[in-house]
Amino acid sequence: MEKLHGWAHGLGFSQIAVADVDLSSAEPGLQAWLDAGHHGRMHYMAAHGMKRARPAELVPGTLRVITARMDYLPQSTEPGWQAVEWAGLGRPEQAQISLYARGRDYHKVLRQRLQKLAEMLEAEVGPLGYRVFTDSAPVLEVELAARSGLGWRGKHTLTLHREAGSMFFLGELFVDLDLPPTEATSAHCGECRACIDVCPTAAITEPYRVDARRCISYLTIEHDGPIPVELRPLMGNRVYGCDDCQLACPWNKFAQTAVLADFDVRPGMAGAPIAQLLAWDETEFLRRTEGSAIRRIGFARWQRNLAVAAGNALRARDDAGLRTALARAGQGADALVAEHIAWALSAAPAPAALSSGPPPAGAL
Ligand code: B12
Ligand code: SF4
Ligand code: SF4
Repeated sequence: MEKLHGWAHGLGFSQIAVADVDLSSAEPGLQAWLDAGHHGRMHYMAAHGMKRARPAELVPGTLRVITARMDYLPQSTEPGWQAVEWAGLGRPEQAQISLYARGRDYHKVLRQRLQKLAEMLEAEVGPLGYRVFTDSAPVLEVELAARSGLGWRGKHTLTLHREAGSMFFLGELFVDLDLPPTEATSAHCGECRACIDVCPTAAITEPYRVDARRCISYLTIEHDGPIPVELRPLMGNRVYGCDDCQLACPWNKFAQTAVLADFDVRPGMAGAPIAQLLAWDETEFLRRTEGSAIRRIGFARWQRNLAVAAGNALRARDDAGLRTALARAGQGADALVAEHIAWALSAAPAPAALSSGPPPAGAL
């Protein structure tokens, strides 16, 4: 195991551990979540049923799961980064992209490095049955991580570590080796409920339960249809993912920056004006998002998300330039995007003169 830890660190992982394959006690929770329809239109979540909780059924012969986590805060991140993010969320005319998606697509980074780790292990122990996963298959990754001691499950449902907060990705190696499982850690949420209270859409309906249909991460990334009109104003300027429940979490003052430069922020991915992003055509979108997770949502969803953010910006403060950018983006847009653009443009010009200075007589 010591060698394995050394190799993993060398590959950019912050920690690895070993989980048993018996996740049967997690099955009722998964089933209840699916029964409540909390997966929304993520049909893949329901399609595999309980296979998600049964690693040995998913990959026959699996005896243990080597779990791994990789910190992803961009290397340029300074202490107090949460305040920078909150300030970004307070600038309606700028697009806010979730921290995890500002650099290279983590699926690619983790998969390649887990594959290397497996090859190193195989070179040491001889022929090895293994499979690599990272958010790529029906696997209960947080459950495996928590059981093996990579952290505890926070009330926002993500894995949380005393010395690293939650700003890390998870990945796994399913192996047919009978390695000794590592111990779970204790939980340290206590009475805190900051993540629940801060969630803009009340998506954390109870501790440890997220209704994905309300989660901005789902709405901007996974959801392929129209965004419910009543949720649009709550999304603010978040155009890809959402970090709020993690920004509010006190443990994230211990979050670590990435060892790898892969997660460094790419141009246009932090603080870009919405109007500027709306001006990208599909070719530009594909060029700018090459190798990034954002590319996965495709141009139409990207424009849909920008339209919602633009609509919210116009509701905060009218802006002729943004209206023009929206109108231009609407030319030749498909029905989904066109409807969101129409919603954005329907924002009544905010009475800027009334928003500052003393209220008019009789207003109080
Ligand atoms: C589907 C999914 C989503 C969905 C649903 C999220 C969710 N909480 O389920 C959406 C699109 C909303 C989402 C958002 C995000 N995700 Co996501 N997501 C996944 C994915 C693919 C599966 C998660 C899953 O199995 N959900 C099913 C539910 C049932 O599981 P659960 O919420 O953990 O619930 C358990 C318990 O809480 C309990 N339970 C839940 N509901 C109920 C109800 C009842 C009645 C009962 C009794 C019990 C119960 O039972 C369940 C089983 O133990 C994983 C990767 C993977 N393959 O595991 C990544 C993953 C969890 N996501 C990740 C990330 C980074 C995010 C975001 C932060 C991205 C962003 N910045 O926008 C947000 C965070 C939102 C949040 N607070 O969860 C990382 C988390 C890393 C970490 N530190 O833990 C993962 C692990 C991907 C990865 N490989 O790194 N995600
Ligand atoms: S990611 Fe955002 S919307 Fe989703 S649960 Fe967290 S705070 Fe709520
Ligand atoms: S914000 Fe509080 S309750 Fe939520 S995960 Fe962090 S410590 Fe736990």
